[in-house]
Amino acid sequence: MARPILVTSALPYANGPPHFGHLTGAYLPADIFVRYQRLIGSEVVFICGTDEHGVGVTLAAEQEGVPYQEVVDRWHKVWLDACTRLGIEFDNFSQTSRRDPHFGLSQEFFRRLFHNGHLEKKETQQYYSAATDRFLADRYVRGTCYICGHENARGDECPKCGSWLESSKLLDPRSALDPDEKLELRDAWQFEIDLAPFKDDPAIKPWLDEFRKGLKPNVVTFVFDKTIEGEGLESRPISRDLPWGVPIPEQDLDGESIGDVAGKVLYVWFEAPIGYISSTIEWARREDRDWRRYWIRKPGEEGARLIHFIGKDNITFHCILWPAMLAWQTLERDFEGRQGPGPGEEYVRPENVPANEFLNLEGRKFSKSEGWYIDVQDFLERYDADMARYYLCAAMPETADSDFLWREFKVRTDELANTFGNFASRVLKFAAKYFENRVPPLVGLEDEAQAIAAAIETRTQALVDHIENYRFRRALAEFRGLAEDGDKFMDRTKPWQLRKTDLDAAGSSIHLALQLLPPLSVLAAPFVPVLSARLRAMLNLSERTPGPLLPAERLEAGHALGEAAVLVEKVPDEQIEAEVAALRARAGDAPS
Ligand code: B3M
Ligand code: ZN
Repeated sequence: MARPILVTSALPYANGPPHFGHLTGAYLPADIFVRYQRLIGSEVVFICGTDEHGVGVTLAAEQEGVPYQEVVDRWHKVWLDACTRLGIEFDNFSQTSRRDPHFGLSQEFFRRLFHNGHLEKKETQQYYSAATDRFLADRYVRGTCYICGHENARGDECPKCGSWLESSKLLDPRSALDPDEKLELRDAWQFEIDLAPFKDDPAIKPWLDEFRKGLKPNVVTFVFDKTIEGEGLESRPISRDLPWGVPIPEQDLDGESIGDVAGKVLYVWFEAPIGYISSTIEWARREDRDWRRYWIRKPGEEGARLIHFIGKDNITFHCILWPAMLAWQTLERDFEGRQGPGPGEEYVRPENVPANEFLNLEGRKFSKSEGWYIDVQDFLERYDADMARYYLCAAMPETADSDFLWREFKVRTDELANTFGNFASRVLKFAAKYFENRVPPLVGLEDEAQAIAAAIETRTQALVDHIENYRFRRALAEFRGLAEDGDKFMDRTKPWQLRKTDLDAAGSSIHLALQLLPPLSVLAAPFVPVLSARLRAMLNLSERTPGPLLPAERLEAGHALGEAAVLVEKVPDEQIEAEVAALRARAGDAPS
């Protein structure tokens, strides 16, 4: 029995709109993977939602002068709309500001860790702003990264080297509210989780050793070389003094007070990954399903496959802090109001965290503030979602940063039109014109028939292997390759010439060429789902029943085809030039 699969995309901060850099990092690859799993009949659930606490949100709301909830509700909707329009189909897209079940579950995570001795109160020093009479947490402090020297590091993470930072250690610290304000370091205290035991803990090490084997090289380097074996693991604060977030629970598992925790909330990076579980619970309640089937197992059982798609600046939290939080939830006894694993149960751990690097725009980082971005909704007013999906997959920063280049968008969408689009329409038009829009009989051509069957099998098996190993660019090339195989077949058998002397032979060629179209519609489905459905309609094929991709569907002789039409419209050159000019104009750049 195949194991259930839970797939997540990083919960985006609800403090601004998505851009293609976000979507290509953690959302499109996850959707391609999930669509593939649905195709083959896997039991897969796709979970996401907005990350609505933390300083990224409070800063945005305060600078706008509106309530926190208003900001997060607005951007939650924008994100969901954009993902939906790009064909990214979550099973649930929640909000971490929704109290039930998220607050109680997050506090339960804290209470279990506290009970198991993984948390302790630690005196620390924190930057204090006299002007606003508050401690400045995380992104309220900017400064120079003490790991890599990047001069515009955020208080809790460095956008350049991806390190998880402590704001009190930043070099040249300044307030994000008023860079001229002189900050003072004051004594404070926070709850901390000690991660030092992580790598040798017997409850973690077997999983960590296995986990490492499946990780992409860029993730292994970051988690092991740079962090675990490099900088090392230490105790980290997981509470903050902020007015917005999940309050630190006042009582431990036994209902005993844990002291004065007024004004303290869970650090957003401690709380947000719990949102994956909360969103699953929300989905399960709505669909009358069992969320525990995807998150809880008995020791020794494999349990569900848990796969987190993220961008590279989230690696530490997903590969170290979050697995530690999950592993250290186990309890020897039950307690009142428990939601998570009971005695003799545990949370599953991530099977893989396929982190992508960054997608830049025309050689520069996406930047809303500098006007250097592509508004996703605006883009989708002019271009089909499938054209964006095709190009973004082809340009996906799977192992190194890559670029969205408008001229490359033109090249790639032309490629889609010239291979997939052109092959399908030339075969279907020929069948419509000379064979009464039906599949002609196959007479002879045994060798060619074997070549066609081999092409379908080889391309399909290669695509499956690439997708299962998160190599989406190479998987896309196999989809495109099958269409190219079809074009080569047509150019080799030349049915337009055969027709003049031997109509049966021409019909046999078209019969075989048509056999490529059902598998082509299937291989297209994870990448360009709308075009896949359009092709199936042209083939007069009903929706495919989920199941193994091989053996491929066949079109029997005599099968009536649907109405052929152009599948992919090309983008005019002048339109691309206009896009580049508009981008530069908005950013105040001189036109190149
Ligand atoms: N919101 C960071 C980001 O948007 C953070 C991800 C949380 S996943 C639990 O990149
Ligand atoms: Zn850095």
